This record gives sequence, C-alpha cells and structure tokens, in this order.
Amino acid sequence: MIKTVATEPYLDQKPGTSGLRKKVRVFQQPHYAENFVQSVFDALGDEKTGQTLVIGGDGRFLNREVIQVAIRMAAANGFARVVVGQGGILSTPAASNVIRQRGALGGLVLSASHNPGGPDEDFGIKYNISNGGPAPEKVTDAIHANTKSISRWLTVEADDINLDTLGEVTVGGMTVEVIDSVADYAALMESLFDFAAIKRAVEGGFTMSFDAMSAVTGPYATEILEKRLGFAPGTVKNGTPLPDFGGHHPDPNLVHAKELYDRMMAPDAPDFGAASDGDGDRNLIIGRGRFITPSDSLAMLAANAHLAPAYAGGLKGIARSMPTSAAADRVAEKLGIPAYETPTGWKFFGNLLDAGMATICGEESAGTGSDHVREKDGLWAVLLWLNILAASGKSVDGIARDHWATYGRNYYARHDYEGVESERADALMADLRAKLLTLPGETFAGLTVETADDFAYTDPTDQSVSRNQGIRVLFQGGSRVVFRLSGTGTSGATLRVYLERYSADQLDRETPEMLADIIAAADEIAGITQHTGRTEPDVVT
Ligand code: VG1
Ligand code: CO
Repeated sequence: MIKTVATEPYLDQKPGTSGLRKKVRVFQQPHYAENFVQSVFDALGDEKTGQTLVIGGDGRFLNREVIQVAIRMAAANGFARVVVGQGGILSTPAASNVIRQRGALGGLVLSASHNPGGPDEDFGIKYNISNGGPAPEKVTDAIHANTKSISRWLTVEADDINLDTLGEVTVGGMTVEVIDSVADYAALMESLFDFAAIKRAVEGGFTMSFDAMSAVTGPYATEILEKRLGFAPGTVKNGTPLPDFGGHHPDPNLVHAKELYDRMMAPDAPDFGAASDGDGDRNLIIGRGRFITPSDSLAMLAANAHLAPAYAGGLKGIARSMPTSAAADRVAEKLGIPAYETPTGWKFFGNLLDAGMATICGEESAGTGSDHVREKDGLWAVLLWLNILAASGKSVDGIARDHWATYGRNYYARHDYEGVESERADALMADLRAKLLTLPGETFAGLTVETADDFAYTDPTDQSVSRNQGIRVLFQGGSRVVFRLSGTGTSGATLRVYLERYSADQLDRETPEMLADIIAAADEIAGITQHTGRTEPDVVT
C-alpha cells in the first residue's frame, strides 16, 4: 500500500559540486532526507517504473537509516528492484560500477566524501544516472526545482530490511537484493590490470602501505591488496569503516594523512604509499621519499598507462578540471590526443567518457579515473601506479624524475581558507570579477597579468554551458593563479586558491620557493588578507 505523506519544502537543498551535503543534524530534521529523495524520484518522471535503483554509501553516521527510508520510498515510487551493498556499504566507484553492470536506471550514493562523519558532522546524498556517473547539471537543476515546490513524499508500510544478510527480500512488492560490496569491483580491477606482474613484484620484496582512513576503502583494499596481490597483512591501515571515521577527517592529503606521509619519508619507508577518502574516490600517492601531486599523478599515469593491459591500445583523450595543473596537457600533446579542460566536479567528465572522447580524467583534488566507471576511483589509481611500477621496474621517484626530464615540471599547490564568513568570501569573489577587465597589463609581486577571466565551459557533446566556474589569472611566462569557492562544504565558505608555475629546466626545486611570488601576487590581486582577515591558509595541499 502506497502512503502519501504531506510535507513542506526546505529551501536549502541545492546540490553542490557533488550532491547535497549538510550537517547530520540538518538531515535529521523531519522529512529532510525524504524531501530530497522524493525530489530526485520526481525528476526521473515515469522512467523509473519497473527499473533498478542502486543504493549504497560510505558507512558514515546516518547511512543505514537513510538507506531504509530510501528503500521504502523506491518501492512506493515504482522501482522494481533495489540493489544495495551489504551493510549499506558501496564505495562511490563501486556504486558506479554496479549501476553500469546491473543496467540500473541510477543510484543513490550516500556520502559526504572527504568531510568528517558522526552525529555533529556531515552527511550527503548524490544521485547518479544510468551511465554510473553523477547527474549532470540539467538533472540536478530539476531536482533542486522540485525541492522548492515539494508537497508530499511517497512510501510504503514495511519494516527495515536486514542489510547485513546477502540475498533477496521483498519490500512493498519490490525486490531488494543485498550484494557483496566488494566482489564486482574487485573483479573489474582484476580485468584492467596485470595482477600477476604486481604479485611477482610483491613476491620479490616490493612493499606498500595503504591508509583507508577508517573509511569505505578498507574492505576493498584488504581484499585486493592483501588477499589477491599478496601484500603482507597489515599493509592496509585503518581498514574498518567506522561511522565517524575514528574521529578523523577522511581526506587523503598531507595534513590529514600526515602519518602516512611521515612513514613514507622515513629511511625505512615501504616502496609505495597511498590513501583514499571517505567514499573511496580519491587517492594520495607517495613513493619512498617522494610525494606526487595529484596533478602530476594524472600526467604520469596518462603517460605510462599503456603499461597496463586495459590501456595498452592507447588513450582516446585526457580530461582535467580547470584548476588542475597543465601537466596532463603536455602528455596529451606528446601522445597526439586531445586534452579537455572542464569545470570542477566529476559530473563534467561523464559526457566526454560516454562519447569516447577521453579515456583518463583527473582533478587536482586527488581524483583520478578512467572510462571503466563514471566516478573518480581511488583504488584504481593505486593499482595503475602499482601496475606501472611493476611493469617498468622503476621507483615512484624514478618515474617522477623521468617524467619531468621529458615534459618539464608544473610546480603546484592549493591553499584553502576554510570557515570564512560567506558574505566575506562572496565579496572577495565579486571584487575579483569586477576587476577582471582591468587586470591584464598590471603587475603584482613582479608578475605581469597576461589574461584574466571567469571560466565558462561549453560541453562539446551537448553544447550545454556552465558559467562562473572560477577566476583564472594567467601571468606572462605561463604561471597561473585560480580562485574559486568550494561547493562541498557544510558551514561557511572555503576559498580555494590554486597556484601553478611551469619550469622546463628547474626540476628539483622546493615547491613553496617556486610559488612564492605567485602566492604574493594572489594575495595582492584578491585582497585575501583584507577580505578574510587571514594571513595564512588553513590547509596547503
Ligand atoms: C571538491 C574538489 C573537487 C571534487 C569535489 C568532490 O569540490 O575540489 O575537485 O570533485 O570536491 O570530491 P569543491 O567544490 O569543494 O572544490 V569528493 O571526493 O568530495 O566526492
Ligand atoms: Co570522495
């Protein structure tokens, strides 16, 4: 029996860079999650009748509760089948894979990714479409419009299901299948990479350390790295997903994965170190004594991907988000394949991947992936690195040095100013926009501006246009600074300042030293201190 529940709109349910993210307490308001889920289902129209929906999340606080609610609502809204990960667990790339393999109409991915979890922290809901990727803007716009006018949501009278037992049950006439969260994903990875070659390297003494940050990749990494590839037990650290990630911030960067960084810089470091984030779509790569920036990792993976079976036939193209460094463009140029520059967020890569225009994509925020799914994929990047290291016999440092010797080096850093009052951050961006036209020709900290614009993107497959995607200031000589506000935060604003300098011949300098004048210029141009009152960023990655 379908039950109609009357509700009123919440006016703060606009999806951001990657779905709706809010504090858990916000999601716990009456009807809050239900309103959003119903707005998603309403945006799908009649298409959903008889279809399959995938549901899974990163295991954070509220995951199980929202899954039970969403299952009942899916039954009431006409879905024929829900496929859910055991214990409610599906990493974001694994969910993308299940959507594709099951021919599902789409999926609900419950995560706030790299944001902390727990009763006072963050939760999120994202809708992915049938290609397995995040809904594009026309869908998220329709969802947002629905949230503003919603007056009812639909459910069925049914008990919670047992999420921990594999198999099928029926909820309001709909079939719910609880699947092994890891199996399909592990099989996919095994089909892409030369597991035998990696295993031989491990048998030959190759070691690694993987920090799952008490988040979703634990079970995936344990199965793939320790069980299938033979890395020693204990290679995977913090491998049990916890609802509050052990009180940590599951963001694999040099601040929050500092323990791994320190281990990798020690004299007795393993050969390879990596970490992933809350929902398993990001990756941090550190070799013994060598940190690889995500922008460089994208370029190095693209340049060496042919060493892995899935990419032996070459790449169709490389796509990167605008704030990501141009290192990958140089690889594309050398390979004679197209390079694409998209706005921040994985949803912009989906069309390029679907159209066969790009094979590998990446973002400076530690996201890398390929056309094997439609999400960025942390363990995929780790395995491609392992495959390249095993096939080439080089170290991470060796790969990096050879790469820079061939292409030159893009020194790169991102400075984040977190928890800035929204009005102050908005004022900073508005002031910047107002002076875009007059910036060219002006000099700041010895750097002369060549061009300045507000990045807009026209999708080459459907001509859809996305504006206001970040302020770019390019200096004479090729250095660059980009300013944008985060679209994934849940309180106040985060200003991101992306800094980049290319050098063809200075390959072994310290990044802060190479970026010092750009940092000074960025502050002068945007008045960061003046607007935010901050003299230092909170996080440097
Ligand atoms: C951030 C990153 C962006 C990434 C997004 C989602 O967005 O900058 O590159 O795609 O997070 O990643 P923003 O708007 O805060 O800059 V995840 O791992 O949080 O799904
Ligand atoms: Co993530």
